[in-house]
Amino acid sequence: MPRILTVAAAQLGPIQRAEGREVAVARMVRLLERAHARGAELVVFPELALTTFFPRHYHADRAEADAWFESAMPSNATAPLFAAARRYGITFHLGYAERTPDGHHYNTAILVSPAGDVLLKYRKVHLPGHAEFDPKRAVQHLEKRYFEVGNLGFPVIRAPAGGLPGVNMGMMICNDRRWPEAWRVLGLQSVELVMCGYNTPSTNQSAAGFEAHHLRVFHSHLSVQAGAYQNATFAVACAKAGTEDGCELFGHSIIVNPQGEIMAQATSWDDELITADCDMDMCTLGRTTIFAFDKHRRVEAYGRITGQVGAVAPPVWSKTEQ
Ligand code: CDT
Repeated sequence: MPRILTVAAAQLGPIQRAEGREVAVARMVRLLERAHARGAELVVFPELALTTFFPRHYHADRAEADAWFESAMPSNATAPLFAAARRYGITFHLGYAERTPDGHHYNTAILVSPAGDVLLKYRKVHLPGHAEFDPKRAVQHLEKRYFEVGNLGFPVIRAPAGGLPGVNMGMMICNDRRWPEAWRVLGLQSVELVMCGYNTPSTNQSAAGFEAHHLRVFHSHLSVQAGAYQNATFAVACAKAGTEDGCELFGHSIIVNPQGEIMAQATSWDDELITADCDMDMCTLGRTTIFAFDKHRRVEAYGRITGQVGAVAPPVWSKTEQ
């Protein structure tokens, strides 16, 4: 019997700075309706799905930025989302800015069962950008100012999803997808489905050098496809897309199988649902053959992966030292 889970990426078009959470949540409820009509059992929403991608906006007074954060989940504003998931029997993944009761700030994602139980929580580990206003940048990227580094590692949970009694599910958020270490930590917990929301500008805003336009989508897909293949897992990468506060986000949400193939891809820069029927047993081939970690990994050669952060210079070859 195949273990089929019908998954969806619910890509969101732009959310402007002045728009409240209610506007985004109403759009997300419509996407859940559509997901139900198409038979989707698990729906992935993007990173920071309830508001504009606010790290592009500088608040000199850090406390002002608290307006972008959720201190309760669900809240009055997000309750309709939880109600719709219950109505349609859908498990959903939601990215949002989390303010904890003791005042910590994280870029967070949760996986919620149709009954409203939080099955898994993840807090973003790789925070790109900078902490102070950068006058050289056309658009700021202040994740390092507004968020703390996630303190939950990269957890995986086996939980019911759709008609399946157990699926091994893990999460990463946006920039994490570019780091093979994040994928491997999930792979080492036998993950079968990785969910990743993202907000990625269509151009490199750092002014540090030239990066051709078309490579932005290529690098995103390359990272997700490689991560899925090398860890024998399905992956759903779901974007916020379109022109938000004058800044273009490239969209191109995808669902990828354990062979690294794209099964479905968004083509608009708007609210768009893509779906795929994923047979979780497809993960078995990779993890019992070429990526059978227990047989082939050589941890004794990987010390640098956790032993150092930055790259060091290699020794310089010299003929006399041979
Ligand atoms: N949201 C997020 O992590 N975006 C980054 C853009 C990096 S530019 C500073 C990404 O890796 O897609």
